[in-house]
Amino acid sequence: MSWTATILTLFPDMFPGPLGQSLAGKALNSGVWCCDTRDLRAFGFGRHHAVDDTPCGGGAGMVMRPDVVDAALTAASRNDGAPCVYLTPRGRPLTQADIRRYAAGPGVTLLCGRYEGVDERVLEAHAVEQISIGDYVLSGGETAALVLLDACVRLLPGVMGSAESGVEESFSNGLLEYPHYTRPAEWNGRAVPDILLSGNHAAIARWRHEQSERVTRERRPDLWAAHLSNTTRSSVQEG
Ligand code: 6GU
Repeated sequence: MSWTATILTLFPDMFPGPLGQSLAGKALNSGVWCCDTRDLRAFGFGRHHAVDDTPCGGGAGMVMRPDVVDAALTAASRNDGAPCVYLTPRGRPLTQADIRRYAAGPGVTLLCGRYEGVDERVLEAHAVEQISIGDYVLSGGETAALVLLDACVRLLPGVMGSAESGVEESFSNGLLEYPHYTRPAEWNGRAVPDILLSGNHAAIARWRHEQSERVTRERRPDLWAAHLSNTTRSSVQEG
C-alpha cells in the first residue's frame, strides 16, 4: 500500500494543487503516495449541510461543530495507526523531526479547519495532534497541509533521485546550508569565491562548514544556541 494522506477539508479542490506538479506530482502519478480528499460538507447537518455554529461564550466568527468533525474522522478512520493532525496556528511548531516520523509511517490524516477553529472536545476525543507551520495566520489549514505533505513526500523512498541522498542538508546537522554558486565564475562584477574553484576538497569542506556556522549565527540565533549547547555536551561527554 502506498503512503496515504487522508485530507478532511471544506475545499477539496485545493488538493493535490501544487503537489500535482514536479517531483511530488510524478510520485503521485506513479503510485508512491495517494491523496485521499474528503469533503467535510458531506457530513454537515440539515438542508444546508451546516458544519459550523457560533462560539459558546460569544465573540467573532464561527466554530466547526464537534459532531460534524467526529462523523468525518470516523468515516475516514484507518486501521493502520496513521497519526491524525489538525493544522492550526494554535498548534505546536512543525519540525523536520515530525516530518521524518510522518514520512516513515503509513501516512497521515489531516484535518483542515476554516472559521475560528474546531470545537476542542472532538480534538481531545480523537487524540488529534495540533500542529502549526509558523508564527503567522493563514486563512485556513489547507495551505499548511500542502506544506506538510510536500515535506513528507520528498522523503518517501524513490521520490528524490540517488544524487539527492542529501535530502536533509539543512537541519540534518542543526545548521543552515552554506551558500551555493555555479558558472559563470564572474557575473555582473561578482566573483565566485576563489576557494570553490581551487580543487582543494578539504579546504572547500572547511569553508562550507564555516559559512554554515556564520549564516546560522546571523539568521537563526535560536538554532545557533541549540547547536552550541549540543556540541558543548558532546565534547563534555568525550572529555
Ligand atoms: Cl496550520 N493554520 C492556519 N490557519 N494558520 C497558520 C497555521 C495553520 N500555521 C501557521 N499559521
